[in-house]
Amino acid sequence: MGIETRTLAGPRPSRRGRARRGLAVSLLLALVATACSNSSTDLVVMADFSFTPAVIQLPADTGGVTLMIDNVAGQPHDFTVEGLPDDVLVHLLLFEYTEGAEAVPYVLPELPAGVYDVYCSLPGHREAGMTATLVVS
Ligand SMILES: [Cu+2]
Repeated sequence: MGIETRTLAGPRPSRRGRARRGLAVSLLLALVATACSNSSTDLVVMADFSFTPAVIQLPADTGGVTLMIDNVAGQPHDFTVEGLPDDVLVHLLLFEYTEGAEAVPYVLPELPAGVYDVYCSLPGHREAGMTATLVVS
């Protein structure tokens, strides 16, 4: 099983505007209720074309925290976090899928508290609905 993990610094992808902002507000309201449960996500499952859970919750001080990621799809997917300070993108690439493979550990960088958009940056995947929300609180 081949895994490549890298952090990219670069220009932030452009946002999609107001319609998306309205969605973000609704999502945020839903998150407030969800965040009260205070449970932390330790496993994210990637499929075609989704992340489960759709709302990933992590405690503040994420530096060194391990998030297990399982790609159960028959093709590569990645885990990109949008909206971090200093235009930093967290970008995890899972290039290969192996039948029956288990989740792989991804050690997180320090993420400031906030609500972030997560998506798969492979062509067409975000548009196909492969998105999630990351809540660091
Ligand atoms: Cu993908």
